[in-house]
Amino acid sequence: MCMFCVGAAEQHSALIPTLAPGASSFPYHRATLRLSEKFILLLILSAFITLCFGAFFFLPDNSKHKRFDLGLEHMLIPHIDSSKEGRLSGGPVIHGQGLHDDLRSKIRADHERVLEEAKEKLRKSREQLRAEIQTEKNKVAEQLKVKDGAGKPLPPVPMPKLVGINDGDPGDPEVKEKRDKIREMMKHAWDSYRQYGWGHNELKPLSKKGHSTNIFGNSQMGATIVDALDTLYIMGLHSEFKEGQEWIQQNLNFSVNAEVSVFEVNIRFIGGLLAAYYLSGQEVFKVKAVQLAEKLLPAFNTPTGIPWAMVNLKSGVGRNWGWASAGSSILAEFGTLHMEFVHLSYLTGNPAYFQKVIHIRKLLAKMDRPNGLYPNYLNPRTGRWGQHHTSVGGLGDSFYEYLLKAWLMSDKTDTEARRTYDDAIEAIERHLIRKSNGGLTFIGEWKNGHLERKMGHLTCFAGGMFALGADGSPNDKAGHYLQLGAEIAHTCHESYDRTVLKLGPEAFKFDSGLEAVAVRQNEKYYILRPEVIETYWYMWRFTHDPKYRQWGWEAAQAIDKHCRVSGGFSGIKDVYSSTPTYDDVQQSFFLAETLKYLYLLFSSDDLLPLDNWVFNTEAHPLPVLRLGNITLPGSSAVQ
Ligand code: DMJ
Repeated sequence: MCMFCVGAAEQHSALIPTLAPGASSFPYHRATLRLSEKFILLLILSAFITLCFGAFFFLPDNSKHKRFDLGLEHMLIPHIDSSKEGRLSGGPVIHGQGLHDDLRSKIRADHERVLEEAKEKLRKSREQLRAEIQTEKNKVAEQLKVKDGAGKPLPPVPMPKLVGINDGDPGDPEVKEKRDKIREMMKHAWDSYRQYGWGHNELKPLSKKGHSTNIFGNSQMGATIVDALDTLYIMGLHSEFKEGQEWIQQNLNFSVNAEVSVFEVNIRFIGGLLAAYYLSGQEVFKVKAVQLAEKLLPAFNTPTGIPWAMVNLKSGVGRNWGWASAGSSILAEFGTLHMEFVHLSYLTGNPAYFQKVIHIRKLLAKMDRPNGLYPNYLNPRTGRWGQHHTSVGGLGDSFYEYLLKAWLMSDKTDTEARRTYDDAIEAIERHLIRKSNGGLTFIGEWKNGHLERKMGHLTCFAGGMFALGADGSPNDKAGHYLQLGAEIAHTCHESYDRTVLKLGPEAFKFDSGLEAVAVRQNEKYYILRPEVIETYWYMWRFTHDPKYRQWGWEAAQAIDKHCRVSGGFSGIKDVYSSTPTYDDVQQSFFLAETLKYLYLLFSSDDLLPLDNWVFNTEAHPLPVLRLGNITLPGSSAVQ
């Protein structure tokens, strides 16, 4: 009964802050209690307690009815051992009147304590009560999480051999100075985000506040923190890394009502968390990556298994972008999940992830391809291609990249992926790659039966991809692909060099006497993208031709000169204008990719060697899985 009294008093006070101000008719719910009201209230409370006290003695003895017959005695009254009548645990056996006296004094003490607690509660302000209740709620939520198994450790798996995860000192003091400058730029980008945008997805460096776009829904998931972690780690910015880790531990929560891009969340968040896990060995990153991946899985619930472009993290409802041809999913989006999902199956022992991505590959393999090319649009309901538009830039790019990287990441055992990559690249070379009148090699876009002689900044990543895929290419064409990579790197460098600010435009033409320059106003922007620098870095690793370091340094200086503002780094609206106007966005990929590739360009090759690491499309390094005789969970089930 006394337990009931305590419960009742607590329940009343617990109600107070949850009611809207003025919504309650119960007078002591108001913060402005008058003294006389308090007094009356105390009187009522003590009368009630006295009544309970009396009832204990005058109501019939129910002890024989065995009140706690659910085996809960220990939990409810742990200090009484019911198996031995009258024995207080650890104390002497007490009989008859002795037991009654003891209980009576205990009950009296309990009542006094309750009265004190009630008085204490009435003395507290509404805010204090609200804070206390919130703390209680948090505790319960944490306990529930543990009960759900969310906090359960994942099964241990052998850690792949991790080679070259620190230092990379280039030796040469001049190169080191450049590398230090890139590190300083990273510090400025991070510190600014830390100061003005912390916890938001991105930063507005001129407005000095947080920023987000529709790819992250209306969430505040700290995209910049997750995306930047591994760059901080390899640059040796350890206290910044720790700050990021703490934020993730305490705040990164995926049960939010936000409709996010499956692709972006995969490459930036899952890729970023997995890389941070492998580099640092901190379990929290792995656990968060797996929790998030679970939230993406409902996106695959379509008639074909081709995922929706977007999914609501809370409801699991998916849909496609309104602008995509005929309700289609996008090739570069559903085709850029393989690396992360294979690692998820490896780390969890759960075949579901692997099965989802291998199903996509099998489905694509069965489809007809116009001219051997993959269109960018595929309808997830019908399994039919949408508009016949093929691109190695936006909408198509990382699909090809992930075929090659699936092979590399499997220690070159996934030969199906390699073959698919080789076939795709052969068709691309035949139909999309041309030389301009001025001798620049470019990759155009195929649109409904004709070639558009335009190349995007995004397409410039392909130089690095060709170089990376050179070794292992069919018919001993390694030299050819390395050369193709070098030509693309040269063209993309020209696109930078032919601007006023020495920064590349979003898209550039090879038409009507124009060579590697943007024509339309809305293609003249530079938003801190990495692709050109990414290609310089791969070319540097494979050739050690000093021009790549030179070109990288030119780009770094131009970024520092034109994009740096006091609140971080901003994109530029027109790279052909000498008076730059800013777009006021510090993209998370600037920290994840652009600065990382620059740093690696001025490091020695033993930092993240390419024989041991494969970079996802957001530049997050994942180790090669040398599985030997081990089969990935689910791989034998899907043939
Ligand atoms: C990055 O998020 C990734 O590189 C992606 O594959 C495409 N583009 C952006 C950066 O430009």
